Amino acid sequence: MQKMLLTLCIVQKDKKVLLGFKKTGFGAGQWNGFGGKVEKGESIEDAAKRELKEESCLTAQEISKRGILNFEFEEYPEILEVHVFQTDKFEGISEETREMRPEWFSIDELPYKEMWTSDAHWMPLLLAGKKFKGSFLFDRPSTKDYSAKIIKQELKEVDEI
Ligand code: 6OG
Repeated sequence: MQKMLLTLCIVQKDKKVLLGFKKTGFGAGQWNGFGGKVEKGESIEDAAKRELKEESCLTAQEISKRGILNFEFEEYPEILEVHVFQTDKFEGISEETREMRPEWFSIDELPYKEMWTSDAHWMPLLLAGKKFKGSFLFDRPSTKDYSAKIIKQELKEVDEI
């Protein structure tokens, strides 16, 4: 099965998390971290920083790698391998971009009902400073009117990623 390499960066400051409301493309109509496809010849970490900048206008000085998640959809011939990063060292002020409308949320009040269903499983690990690996099989991708259902899942904490 073909794999697509993607990044996702969660921005934290004190007890707040910056999420973006995705306006177009895959996962539109939901809140998510910032990220996208790794380009040819680019390191995964560089891609994570580039996508963060493009989608939120923030420049990360340091990002830490926290997880790898494989997402599959029934009747969809590609695995999405998402490399999850976290940063609390960044410069700039978040701004709305073509793809995302950013907003700060309190760590205890994340809008899980309007996020990918699997976020409620791994995000608490990330917010607790843990590292993790996992895979999720969904029925079909979420849209503005449909929340993807998890059919199978595996998630574990790891010491090193
Ligand atoms: P673009 O199409 O915008 O990249 N992504 C997911 N994020 C979460 N939280 N859960 C998922 O479960 C995801 N599948 C993909 C990776 C897509 C962006 O969406 C993320 C990228 O940051 C299925 O280029």
